[in-house]
Amino acid sequence: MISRYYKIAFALFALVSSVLISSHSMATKSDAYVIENPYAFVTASAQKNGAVFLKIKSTNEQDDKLIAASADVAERVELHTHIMEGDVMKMRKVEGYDLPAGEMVELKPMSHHIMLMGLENPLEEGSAFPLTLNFEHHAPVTVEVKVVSPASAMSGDHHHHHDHGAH
Ligand SMILES: [Cu+2]
Repeated sequence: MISRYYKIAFALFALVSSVLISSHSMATKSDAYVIENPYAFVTASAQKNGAVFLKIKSTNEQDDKLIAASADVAERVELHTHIMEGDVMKMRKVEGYDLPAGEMVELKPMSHHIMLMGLENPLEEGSAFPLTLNFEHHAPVTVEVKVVSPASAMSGDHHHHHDHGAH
């Protein structure tokens, strides 16, 4: 009897702590994906475009593709990437990002990003807005995008995933 209560209490504790951990790390889970740390940089009032960055971890067995995104804060949302043309870094619209089964794809500054075209209002630090991600094979996922200043995004990034090669 006692051990049964103990097991139930432990299960509840495990459940509550897993909920707390996932909300703390700002991850949104669907049956196919974990979306981590969606953020956008603040924009000045004259700035009509903004960019969203996030990490998409595939937790399913199927290769998929992020094919579109939508948000009410902008007239239009496009998927972009940066490419080098000679010495010049340019933004390009792309049809989507491949999401290989079980892998993580990171959208980050100077690389893949979700472009908000024609912002209705400037993005203000500390605010948040919903963004919906559409996939080729899996159900759409809506995440809450946090608006941050570039400085705080840099200082908040303590994980340096640079490839230093062999030491
Ligand atoms: Cu762009």
